Amino acid sequence: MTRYESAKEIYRSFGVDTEKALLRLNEIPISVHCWQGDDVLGFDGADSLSGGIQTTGNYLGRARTPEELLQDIEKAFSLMPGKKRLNIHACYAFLGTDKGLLDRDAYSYKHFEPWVDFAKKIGCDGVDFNPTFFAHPKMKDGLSLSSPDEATRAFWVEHGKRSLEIAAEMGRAFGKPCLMNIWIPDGYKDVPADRLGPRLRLKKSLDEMLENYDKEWVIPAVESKVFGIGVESYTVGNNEFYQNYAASRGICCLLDNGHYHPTEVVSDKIPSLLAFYDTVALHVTRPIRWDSDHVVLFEDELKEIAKEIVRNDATEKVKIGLDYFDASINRISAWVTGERAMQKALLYALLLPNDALKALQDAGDFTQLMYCQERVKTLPFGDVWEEYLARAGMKDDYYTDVLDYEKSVLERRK
Ligand code: RNT
Ligand code: ZN
Repeated sequence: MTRYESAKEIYRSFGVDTEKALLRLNEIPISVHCWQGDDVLGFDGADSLSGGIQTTGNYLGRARTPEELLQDIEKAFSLMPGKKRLNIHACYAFLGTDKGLLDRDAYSYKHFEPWVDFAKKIGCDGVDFNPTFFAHPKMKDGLSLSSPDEATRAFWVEHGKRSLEIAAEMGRAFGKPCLMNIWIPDGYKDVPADRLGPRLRLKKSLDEMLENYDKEWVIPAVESKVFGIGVESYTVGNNEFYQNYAASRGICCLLDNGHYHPTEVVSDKIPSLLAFYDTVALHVTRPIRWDSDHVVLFEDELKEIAKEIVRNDATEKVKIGLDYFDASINRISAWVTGERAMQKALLYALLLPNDALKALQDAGDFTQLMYCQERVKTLPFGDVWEEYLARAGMKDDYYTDVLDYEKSVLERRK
């Protein structure tokens, strides 16, 4: 009997069908961010990151050109099991001869067509999109959509509108809607004199942006954040603002689990939103103290997030996206480690006797519930995970591949 066969028997005795879990896992798309490969710099001119986010570290081999980034994504994706989408930021436009001539308020689909072609080539399930409201000279006093300067605000509204058009084309190209996530870094380092004004301007800007977009192919989402580096006292787009905005406008909330107070958890927010929304989007990351963007690992809160997706039958409603950036280790390894951690958490959740556990809760049998929840933690999950990888033509060891690639490709980037 193989280890998988033995694990299958053990899970069966708990009423869990491992075959079903493996099939379901294969069907859950994960949107993988393009920005882990080049420390979130993009192709449209930024030479440093700003807007309250930072990458730290100087590991060798950062992708410096579009060609290098594509090459790295292809490598990383070849080591990631499961169904993947590619998540692209507007600052990754292929501008060609338009470089220096066109600004973000004039980007169009043609600047992103190479991404769509590439995503198709590497077998993606679709692409997602993000306007880039940061790391750009048109940010005024750190503000974009909430700026009191009318020209600045108008520039960013236009960028948002262009982005919605691009996203619609992307959705159409795959025949699957494109999630377009709006995150802005706008905020203040110190105590503001006006907290409402910026929020009213943001509301107005979003309304202008969203006046007329393609509802068939774009799912607009808004991502809140409690603070950023340099904007510690106040962020315009906080949780309450965006949840009310999304609810009143019929769009979607995106929860980044690095964007809340340290004892607040996104796993508990997901079911609250599922009670009201058809779609909930996620940026899965790992917050550490002030940083919201460490590489995702197979940890408790990630497992809780996955449980909420799986046991609420929300694998289609919840759009899972990854959002982390680490420049202190091999970037391909960072990418793969995070994606595999997400997959592991989903598999872990799929392998729980969820209905039986719910029944214990409803029966008020909290003693047995605690006993069972502890017991299932030591089931042979690893053997099922290895089977999943084997069926995807992969091994648990991706380090050897990463190291070969580092030696043959990354080390030459000097
Ligand atoms: C920043 C937000 C945002 C970005 C990306 C690059 O704190 O999480 O989602 O990380 O858009
Ligand atoms: Zn995010």
